Formats: sequence, C-alpha cells, structure tokens
Amino acid sequence: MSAAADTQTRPFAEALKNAQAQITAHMELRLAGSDELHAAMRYAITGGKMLRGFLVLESARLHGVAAEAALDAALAIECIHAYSLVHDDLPCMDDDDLRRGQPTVHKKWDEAMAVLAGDSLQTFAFELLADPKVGPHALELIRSLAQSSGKDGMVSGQMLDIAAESAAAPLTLEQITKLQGRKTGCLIEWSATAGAVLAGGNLAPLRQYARALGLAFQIADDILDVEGDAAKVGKAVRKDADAGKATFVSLLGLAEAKARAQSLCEDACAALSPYGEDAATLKEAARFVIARDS
Ligand code: GRG
Repeated sequence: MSAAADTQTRPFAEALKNAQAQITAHMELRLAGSDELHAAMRYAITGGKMLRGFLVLESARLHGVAAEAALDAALAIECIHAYSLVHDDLPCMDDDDLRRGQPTVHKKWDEAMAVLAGDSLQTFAFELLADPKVGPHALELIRSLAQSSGKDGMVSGQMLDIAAESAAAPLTLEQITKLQGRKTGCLIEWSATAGAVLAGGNLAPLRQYARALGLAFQIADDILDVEGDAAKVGKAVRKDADAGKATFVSLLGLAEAKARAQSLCEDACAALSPYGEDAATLKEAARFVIARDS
C-alpha cells in the first residue's frame, strides 16, 4: 500500500491545520445560505479540532484518493459530529451552556433552533455523500454512516449513557467500553476507514487503527474531565465525577487509565504497519489524541 507520489506525509499539526482550512472552505461553499438556520449550522461546525474530517482526508491520501474527492465525506462527518454535540448540549440531555469556549447553539439562539440545526446537519451529511463527485462507493459510505451514527451506533451509545444515570449499579468496564465504542468509537471508525472505502481498498488496517484510537480518545476525554482546565477544554469539566458517573478513570484509577491510553496508542500505530512511512501523520495523530489538552 502506498500513497500517491505527489502526496508526501506532513507533520500532524500542519496536516490538521490544512484539513481544518479545506473543510471550512468547503463548508462555506456548500452551506452558504444566508438565513438563521444556515448560520446556526455553520456555527455548530466551526471551532472544533475537526479530527474526524482530518481522518477522512488522511485515509483518502493514504489510498491515493484526491482531497477534492474526499471533501464531501470529510464535511459530512463533521456535520454528524456537530449535530451530536448540539443535541447533547440541550437541557434535556447534558444541559451545557458552553462548547468550544462559546455559547452552545440553544444559548446563542434557542432550543427550537438547536433541535432544527441538529436535524438539518444530520440530513445535510447524507446530501453531501450523495453528491456525484463522491464516486462509485458513495452508497457504501451512506449505508455505513447511517449505521455508525444511528440506532446501533452513536445514538445507541447516547441511549446507554442516559440509561446508566438511573441504573441501580454503576457500569462495569465492559459496559463502559461498549457504550463508548458506540457513542464515540463508531464515528471515529467511519472517518478513518472512509478513504479506503472511497478507493474500494482494504479497510482492515485502518479499522484496527480506529478501534484502538477511538477507545484511547474516550479514555483521554475522561482524563481531561478530571485533570483538564475548563478554559482550555472550552466546556465545563469534572461533570462526570460530580454526577458520580462511572468512567474509565473512576474504574481504573488515573495512572492505569493513562497507561491504558498509551498502550492503545501503541496498538493503533502498530496496526498501520502495512502503510510504512506513509502513515507517519496518522501515528502522530494517535499520539496527539492521548496528549491533547482540549
Ligand atoms: C445527542 C444523538 C446524540 C448523540 C450525542 C457524541 C455524543 C453523542 C455526545 C458528545 C458528548 C461528549 C462529550 C462525548 C465525548 C467524546 C466527544 C465526542 C468529545 C468531543 O469531540 P472532540 O474533542 O470535539 O473531537 P471538537 O470540539 O474538537 O469537535
């Protein structure tokens, strides 16, 4: 497996910045409407790390797919991610006032706008994937995104999370791993394998990478909730501990949670061996995910 010769690996920070700029420009082009609904949708997409969109573009590069052909998929996953955050922040869910250091959509507008912006971000994601530019494997991307984000994926993870709040006993490590695999892991796996799907290539190495990365991401998120600085994280921290929620940190302890994240990062990097040096940026991304402060 080798990336096209004109697409050299770049340091992660530069590649992430580049992905953010490309996805933002594509958003401005494809989501240019001037009404308040479009404004709220753009607001919800803007200001995040765009890690999932970056994974789409990077996996596309590894499979020799041009960025222009992968941009609809990169924006689509950022739309699904943004919708999940807008709805998660609502008073009926996690009830948060701040996201990425800015007022959440229901605070800046109102609850009705947050529901509608989330709804239309979700449907817009599938409209993007149905664009003829996406190519002959579009239907597989549409099918897998519906599955990853829906009743057996992210929404199911959120449901398990809500159910855990009123459960008689705290969740076990196995239950938390299942919950997080659905809530966070499914979208990360879709993103990291999207390039292989677009190229009609072998998904197995990227799938293995993404499964380890997704779990490492969530452990890092739990560590941030304990050790993070709210100003840097851009939202309230220590919410899990205050709510008495079982997390990787509460079940494993801080030191073991950090060791587990480190070992998952190593597993993620090892899974990329078929790509050789071409995968250096994705390996750096895995190290970033466990060391991030936001
Ligand atoms: C409401 C249907 C529905 C689903 C919500 C993903 C999710 C399910 C809720 C998000 C709540 C949360 C804090 C999840 C933990 C992991 C996570 C997705 C963190 C945020 O992702 P980042 O760090 O965010 O990639 P940015 O701001 O960089 O985009």
